[in-house]
Amino acid sequence: MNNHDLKLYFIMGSANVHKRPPLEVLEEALQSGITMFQFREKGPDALTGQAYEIFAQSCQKLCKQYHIPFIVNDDIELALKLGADGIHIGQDDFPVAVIREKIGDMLLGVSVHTKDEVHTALQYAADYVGIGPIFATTSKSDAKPPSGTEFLQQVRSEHPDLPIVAIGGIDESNAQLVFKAGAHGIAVISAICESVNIKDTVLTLTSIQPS
Ligand code: TZP
Ligand code: MG
Repeated sequence: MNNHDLKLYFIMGSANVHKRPPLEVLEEALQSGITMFQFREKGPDALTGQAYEIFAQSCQKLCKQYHIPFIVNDDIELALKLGADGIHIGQDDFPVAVIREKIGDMLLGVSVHTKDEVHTALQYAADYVGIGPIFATTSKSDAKPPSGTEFLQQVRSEHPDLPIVAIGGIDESNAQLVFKAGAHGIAVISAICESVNIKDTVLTLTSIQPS
């Protein structure tokens, strides 16, 4: 992974897409230039069992076709079974140490909200950290209150080389602020899933420069 892979990190599960088949949305996002993808199948209507695995495999296949890293949210067993490029975990999941032990060299992303969490993530060689929600979001039911860019700026100044992706309520109107605060990239659900023109959205989001 390099820092550019974080530039526009698209996250999606079937519950995030309402008007079109999710795989169609993913393929359009890939064609338009997303740089990383996270499979995040959550919520009361989430697929389970075989349908869940088949959907994950289909997403992975598309990502391979476009040479984009395929990251699995939370589910280590699935990530290992499919040979995903990486796994992303939050603080409510297994301790980072246990995950690193299980996944070996696979990419590891960790959501962090405090300096201690950043240190633990670094201790177990997280490949990147996710910081957010920066702005209000409706895509995560148990999201913490929006943090703004202050914590992101602090982490950037204390860890100049740490790959950071910012998340939560990021869209074309505020992405610039987030890059300015020191993020290498932005992770988005609704900005792409609810876009009326995915191509335009992706082009706009990928062309934003820090200043
Ligand atoms: N973690 C923190 S905020 C969030 C996740 C998964 C949801 C981001 O979705 P959106 O629609 O881009 O605000
Ligand atoms: Mg999680």
